[in-house]
Amino acid sequence: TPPLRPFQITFDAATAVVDPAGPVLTRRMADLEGLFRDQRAWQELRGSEKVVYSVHSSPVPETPRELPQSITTISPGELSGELFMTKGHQHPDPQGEIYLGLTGTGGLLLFDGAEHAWLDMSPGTIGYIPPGWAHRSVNVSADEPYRFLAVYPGSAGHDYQWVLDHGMGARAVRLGDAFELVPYGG
Ligand code: S6P
Ligand code: ZN
Repeated sequence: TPPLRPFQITFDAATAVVDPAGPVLTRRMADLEGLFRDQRAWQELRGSEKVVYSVHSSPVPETPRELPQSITTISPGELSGELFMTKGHQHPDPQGEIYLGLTGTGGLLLFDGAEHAWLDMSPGTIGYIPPGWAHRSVNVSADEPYRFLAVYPGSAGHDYQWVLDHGMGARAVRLGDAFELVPYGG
């Protein structure tokens, strides 16, 4: 593929539309096997058409030296109290990544295999993901989508099995009008 020329990308924070557009990914319950604490409840809803989150990417490719970007929108919702979230992943080639909160309120859960961290995210917040920290995003609002922009190194890769094997250190669970972090196994 020829090297990219400089170009401009516009996005609409209110709709997640990226122009020019790249791939769009849609994640439903069926795509989130083994991730929620309540596996029985997950089984019952695995056929649901409801979109848990979507990812709109720009056309910048995931290749070395490039900096791809994507906008993730997580629907409000929960499964047996556990807040709607992304699958979460590790970058096999440990490199940093930044998130910028666009709309709604959410959180960035990070786990390095021993310790977890939580960053509150809202419009204007930059969440920094250091190399070597697995990351998952959570919508903490009960009625509004949470949306953020991600910018990441094109050679970082995505390892989803790591989260299935190691967990994320904690889970975000609804507690009245707020939420709490509970131990991953609990
Ligand atoms: C990519 C970046 C995000 C996520 C997206 C969906 O490195 O962290 O664009 O891919 O938020 O999450 P996940 O865990 O399903 O890839
Ligand atoms: Zn990432």
